[in-house]
Amino acid sequence: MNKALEKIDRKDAKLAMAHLYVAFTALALGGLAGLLQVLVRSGKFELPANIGYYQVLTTHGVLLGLILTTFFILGFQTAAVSRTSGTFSDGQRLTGWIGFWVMLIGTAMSATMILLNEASVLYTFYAPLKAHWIFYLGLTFVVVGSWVDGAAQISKYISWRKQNPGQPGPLLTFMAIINVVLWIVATLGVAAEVLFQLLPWSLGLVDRVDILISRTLFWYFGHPLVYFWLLPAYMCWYVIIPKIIGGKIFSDSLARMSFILFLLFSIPVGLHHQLTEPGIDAGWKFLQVVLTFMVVIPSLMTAFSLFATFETYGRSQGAKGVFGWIKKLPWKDARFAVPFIGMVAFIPAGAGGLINASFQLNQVVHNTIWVTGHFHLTLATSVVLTFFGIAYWLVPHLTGRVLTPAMNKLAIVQAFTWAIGMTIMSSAMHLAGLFGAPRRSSFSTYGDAQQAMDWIPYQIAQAIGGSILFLGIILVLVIFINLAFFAPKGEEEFPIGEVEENAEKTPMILENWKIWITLTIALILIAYTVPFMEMFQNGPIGSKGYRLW
Ligand code: HAS
Ligand code: CU
Repeated sequence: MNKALEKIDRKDAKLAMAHLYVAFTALALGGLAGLLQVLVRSGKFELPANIGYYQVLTTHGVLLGLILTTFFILGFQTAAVSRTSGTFSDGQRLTGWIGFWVMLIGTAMSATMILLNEASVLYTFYAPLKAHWIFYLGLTFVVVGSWVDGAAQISKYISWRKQNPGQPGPLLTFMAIINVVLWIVATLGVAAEVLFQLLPWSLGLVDRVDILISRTLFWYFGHPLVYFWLLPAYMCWYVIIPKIIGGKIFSDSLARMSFILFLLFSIPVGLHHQLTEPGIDAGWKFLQVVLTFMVVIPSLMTAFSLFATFETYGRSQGAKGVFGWIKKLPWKDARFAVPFIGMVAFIPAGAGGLINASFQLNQVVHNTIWVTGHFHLTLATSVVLTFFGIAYWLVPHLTGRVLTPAMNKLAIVQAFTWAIGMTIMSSAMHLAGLFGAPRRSSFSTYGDAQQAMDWIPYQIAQAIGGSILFLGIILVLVIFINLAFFAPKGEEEFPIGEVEENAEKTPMILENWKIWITLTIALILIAYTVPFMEMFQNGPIGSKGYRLW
């Protein structure tokens, strides 16, 4: 590894850090909203001052699902590209800053509308719920800003390739670029929904909106969105964790291939969120269910490759027996232990995903709080704990400070607090969901129906778990503020793993974007052309807007 690259340029570090400040502010506010929600749903607490449950729920979903994630990911990827491909040019960095500011202005616009109670439409903003047009325009700014931000990363990758002809790009840069491309292709769907449907409709230029088309465009985006969140966690698992434990990356080519499979298969599967929706032919739903099971394969490849890295390392340290290697892992190092808890959570989380994706089983769980349990394991545990694990070395690396042993300990306590809170909350959600408890719904006894009474103990468990999680958020904020402003000055490593020495050369076909982007577009056309044509041909006249809050 080139020594000059081991430390990120100070100006690039500033750009990356700016993203992280926004991300952790979103975490603080969105986390508080989450606490209020579980308390309301326990039936024991009412919101003061006319604040609505759905207003709080929108704040929570938008800030944590859309803002925290997008800012953290683009900030981390800026740092990752700068660290592995070299310092950004002034033009590239300026592009990054423009993207950042456009996103931030958009965030402020949407957040203001939510706070004014003009946009209590949840993070999926399903029509016919109709928000103020500034809310939709703000989201458009966030998306356009993220494209500009991503373009800076792509431009850096292109200049690296020009300077190093015939060589595959650095692994971590390659992964970041796959994620940017995935994001751009995916966000075209939500951009079309907002520009052609929701904005004209909320501005009063048109009276009605076609619900089915809007939701299909949303899920064309909404599913790959979850892999946009997941892939940065996989970057850490594949590239950073091996270095932290002192081992090697199992295979560079396998890691690249799994990222390419995510690009190919994460988009043509959005209909698995619409399996119960009328107006879409079951045959097309089935095709997308099959493709959903294809996108499981790269996750199984990831699990395989992680076990291989851990076991190979453990055995090199003299571990014996089938599971002896577990003892050799650096459990006291937060940079490893925190993401590891995320990996373990991903086993039940992924299994739940397979249940959701099974056409018949989806009938049982759809629109129940089971689904909320699912994404609090995937996003709010596997992904977010990994992001925290990244922040614990990335923030001091960027601010020229160090993670002290005391903060390292606190970070491990934080992760255990999170794991305990989430186990309680998410298990309660999964179980209540199986008993039919609805999601996206405030507390109600449904006229004292017996079934609703049966849900109450689980809702109280959710409130207990959620309160423990809030404690976890306070801890992570304490650590973040320490690492950003108060920790002792020094040099914290940005760990980058290396591949086994006698490993095979990475085939250049993996870097052939023409092939992969063409295949991506082909799969999208196969999965979506006919369903969209049918929606246009047989579509109803559309719905007027509703404001139910
Ligand atoms: Fe999902 C709904 C299907 C993954 C997030 N999902 C959602 C929603 C969100 C979300 C936010 O098919 C709700 C959206 C809404 O508001 O309506 N999901 C899947 C499937 C997967 C999956 C098949 N989801 C994710 C990830 C998310 C996420 C990742 C966020 C980051 N999901 C669905 C479906 C729905 C859905 C339906 C719609 C439900 C409905 O009806 O509304 C798969 O990608 C999962 C594959 C993963 C695995 C696990 C591999 C394990 C690994 C860990 C290895 C561990 C090691 C350590 C090595 C097969 C990689 C272990 C060491 C030891 C010592 C034990
Ligand atoms: Cu999905």
